[in-house]
Amino acid sequence: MVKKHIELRSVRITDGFWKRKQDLVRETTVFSVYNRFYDTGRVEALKCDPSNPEKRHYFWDSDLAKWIEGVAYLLEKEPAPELERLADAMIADIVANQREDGYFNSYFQTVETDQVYALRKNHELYCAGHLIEAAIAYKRATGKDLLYRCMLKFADQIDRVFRVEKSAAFLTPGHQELELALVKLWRESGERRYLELAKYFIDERGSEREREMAGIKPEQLRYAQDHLPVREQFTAEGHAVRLLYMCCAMADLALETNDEALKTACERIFRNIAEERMYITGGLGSNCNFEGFEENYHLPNEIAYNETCASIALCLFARRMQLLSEDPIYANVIEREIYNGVLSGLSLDGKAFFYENPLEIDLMSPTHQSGGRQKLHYPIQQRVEVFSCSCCPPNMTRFIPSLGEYLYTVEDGGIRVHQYMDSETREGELHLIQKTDYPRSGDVEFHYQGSATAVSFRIPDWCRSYTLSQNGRPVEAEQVNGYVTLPMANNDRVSLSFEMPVTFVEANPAIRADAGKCAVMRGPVVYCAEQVDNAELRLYDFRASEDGAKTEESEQFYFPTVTLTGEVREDGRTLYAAERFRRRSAELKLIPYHAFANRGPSNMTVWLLQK
Ligand code: FUB
Ligand code: ZN
Repeated sequence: MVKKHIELRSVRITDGFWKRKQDLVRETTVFSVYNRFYDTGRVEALKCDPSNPEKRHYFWDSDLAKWIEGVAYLLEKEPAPELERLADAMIADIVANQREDGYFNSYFQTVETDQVYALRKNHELYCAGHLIEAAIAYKRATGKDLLYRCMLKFADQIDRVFRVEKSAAFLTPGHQELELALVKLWRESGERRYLELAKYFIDERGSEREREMAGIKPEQLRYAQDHLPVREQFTAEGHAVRLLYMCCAMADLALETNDEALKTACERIFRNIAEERMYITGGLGSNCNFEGFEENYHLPNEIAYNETCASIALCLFARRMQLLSEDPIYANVIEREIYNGVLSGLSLDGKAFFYENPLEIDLMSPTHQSGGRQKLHYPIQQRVEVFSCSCCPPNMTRFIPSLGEYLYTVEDGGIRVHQYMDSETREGELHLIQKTDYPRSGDVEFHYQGSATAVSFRIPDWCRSYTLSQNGRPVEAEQVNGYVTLPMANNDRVSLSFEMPVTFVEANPAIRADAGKCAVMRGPVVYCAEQVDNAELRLYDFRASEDGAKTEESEQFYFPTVTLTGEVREDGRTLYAAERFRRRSAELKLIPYHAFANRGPSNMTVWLLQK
């Protein structure tokens, strides 16, 4: 058997933290996003009525496509008639307005009708990719193939225009996404042309021909990863979401075509991100002007860009890499992302979103409204329900319901457990149960039903000590490459217990912004301090002591809050003093980072001075 993930339809998250988040998305977030898309004219725009004077945007279709895809993942799990009705109505509009030749884009069919495939930066192929993903997910979940058939026709048109006739004004998508969708479409349809088209786009990116046709200026080359042929790209450059969606397709193609050069590029780009360019939260991209990656170790906290979509995209990429490699880095990074950089994008009430996810807020700093895009840019300080560029909210509504597909891979001779979530999985004769409140608790009970095999359990990268027992008897199993493997027979039970103390983490000395500081983690959860909990302190002046950290259960945050001891300087009268200002002991309360900015505007910091 070829290594594969256990798919979403086989996995049900049954309790714990992620059950609550999935319920929140099902009951609140998906409706809230729909309502904002309705208010802003996105839903109506699908009707392609040129007499409607509402302002539109050329990638609105992608917002709705991601929303439909999210609805499909929710429908995989249980009926939701109202959501299905709303999705069906959108799909009917798309199908009704698809051009005879297969093309569909609600903006270019009504606003700039003479600009179809004229400008590479116009996101038409990006929108097409999201629509294709939505069509596949919706067909799988509901059996309805109206959108799917419509998208086959669109894909055929793209193939004809771009690969056969070469009649468009550019060669490859200006924003990658279609490439990964085409691989999905080939897997779903069995039609090899789609795989070949994905490969064609990947092979042509970075070519001289593309630069000339699309008129890309030398200083713009990195932005959309046009600076080199993709097999020669070994570092994370340019716009983060573009890069990571491209890497998804590269990983897919590496798997489908045994392309070692693509695989190597993927591995090296991933390592460059995870080991040199990623925030402790999993945040990606420190440059807001081009929404992307900068040099190694340049990770400023307050002006971090860290788009929610980029963190989601890294999970999509990492999951694909798990089929090419046994390296635990992929599951470990997914875990870092889901509890931190991804989740901070969503408010606790499920209705509001961050596009950018900074690691520090100083309420005295200007927000981006006063800074302007080309100047120093400070992210907004409170989540909002919709953005003019609202890619992140529907990415959240498709990602959280899809989490079940991140738990396991299966292959000849074994199953690998990558993520721990209270869940029940049934595939054929296989029945896997995880009972756990991870990572509120470090305990996981695993029950196996199926024929004899081996099961490998990930030992998280943050874990220094754990115990393992099988059928009630302690087991000493060697940890190999981040996993421990046990022979498994029908009805075996395994107990894992990861010690989960409050841990102080230092950043690499090359990261200027974090020098002399520490961050606090408990298990995979990164913590932060907010002013709202620490009214009497200056967060930036608190010096944390490693001793005496206390945790306290919290229903509001689900994970415990942490209280640190340390010291702060007392107020002085002089502006500067040769002697040290007096210090006093103090305590600092921390909450999970992903929950910041839920209680009104507040200063916030992840990194704290060390005592
Ligand atoms: O351009 C579409 C989306 O908007 C991208 O994926 C985001 O990064 C933002 O630029
Ligand atoms: Zn986004």
